[in-house]
Amino acid sequence: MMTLLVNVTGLVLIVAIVWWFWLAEAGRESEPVRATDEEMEVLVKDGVYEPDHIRLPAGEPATLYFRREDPSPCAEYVLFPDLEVSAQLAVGERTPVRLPAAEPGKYPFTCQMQMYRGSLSIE
Ligand SMILES: [Cu+2]
Repeated sequence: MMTLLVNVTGLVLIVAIVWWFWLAEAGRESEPVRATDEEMEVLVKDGVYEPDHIRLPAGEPATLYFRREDPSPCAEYVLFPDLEVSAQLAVGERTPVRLPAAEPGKYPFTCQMQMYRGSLSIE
């Protein structure tokens, strides 16, 4: 009986740890990141922009710094179609991408094949 109790306790602990580190982490990732006065860096790696959801204030130009770590051609360009902005990203470098002042709204950004996807919330 004691062994069973120990096993059940162990199992509950494992489930709790898995939940905390993976599932809770996944839930937190969808929170948008608010760009501040500090330089905002976006990592381009393994098919995702990190962060992939960025808030910016409306009516102010902004600069995002894209750090491309993915050497595949897929990651070469970042496009902000609604802002008419695009930039070529060099592998292993940090490329500044200047964005014009914009109206409040949602603005997607993608690679040229739309496999990398992110969005700006301008508010
Ligand atoms: Cu791509």
